[in-house]
Amino acid sequence: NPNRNRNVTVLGVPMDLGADRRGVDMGPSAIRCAGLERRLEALGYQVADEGDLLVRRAKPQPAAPETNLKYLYEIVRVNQELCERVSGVAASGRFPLVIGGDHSIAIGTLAGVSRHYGSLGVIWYDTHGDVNTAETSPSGNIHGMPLAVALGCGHPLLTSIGSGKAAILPENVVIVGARSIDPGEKLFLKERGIRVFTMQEIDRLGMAAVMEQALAIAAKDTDGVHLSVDLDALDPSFAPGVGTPVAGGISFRESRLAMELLSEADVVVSAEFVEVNPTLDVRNSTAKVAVELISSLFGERIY
Ligand code: HAR
Ligand code: MN
Ligand code: MN
Ligand code: MN
Repeated sequence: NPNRNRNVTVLGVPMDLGADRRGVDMGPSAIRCAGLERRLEALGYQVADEGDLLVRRAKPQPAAPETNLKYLYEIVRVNQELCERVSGVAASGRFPLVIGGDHSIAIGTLAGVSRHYGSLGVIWYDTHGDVNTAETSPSGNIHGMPLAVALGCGHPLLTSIGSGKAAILPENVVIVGARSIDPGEKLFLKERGIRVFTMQEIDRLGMAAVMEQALAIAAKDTDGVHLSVDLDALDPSFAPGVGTPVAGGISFRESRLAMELLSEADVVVSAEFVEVNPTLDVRNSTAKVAVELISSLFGERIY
């Protein structure tokens, strides 16, 4: 597509505080090592890698006094900065590609991108719902909360990042690949009528039909779609290097097809790839999968 945005800015966010587990901070490095820039350049993109944001290595810190949210203050600080950086990239007409890091960084990404779109659709490619709040979270880990925050729900320090109003609306959000949703998350998603494509639906309908329906929702009456890929959506046999693997996941082939269909639809205006944990990985295979999927999203074709 000649109209496609050919300028990509890469931002790394070596965040692991939201997962409360070390290793996922090395994700940006692993994804770069797997050849991200070279692959995008081979596809004809002009790539500006702006390096990593600073994440302070908080020493084990109890939850913020009045909440159970772990590492709240540093996560807020990093996401405020990420919001401004992503917003600057979008303002300059470039495609923001954020590499993590744990999924808590979606808070900053979505706050920053949504400033530039009257209405933004979201495809949340994940095993998990990530719509917990302090009240429902079983862990206190903020990487289980970013989608709720983007919808305007959660600790005020998190929801006030960016404009202070919700980055997205429930009717423009779809989750693809779900197979681990906490009880409180089920209520949250049902109350808001958020469309969740579970593994069962991927099995029954096939990935092509699921993505067609997902796109119909996320792109309907929106000005662009943000793609948030948590590598744990893939089956652990294809993506072992993640902190919270859950069996019964999406295959590599299905994931590549999903990315190709998104590429053809040509509606994605920003993306993030998160939760790669090199300390749990096998020969950097999960980072390599991330780079394959990014290449497909950006238009690589086999033939
Ligand atoms: N739902 C669980 C929690 O909130 C686990 C979710 C975290 N894992 C992720 N997020 N990688 O997608 O603690
Ligand atoms: Mn280069
Ligand atoms: Mn996630
Ligand atoms: Mn997940």
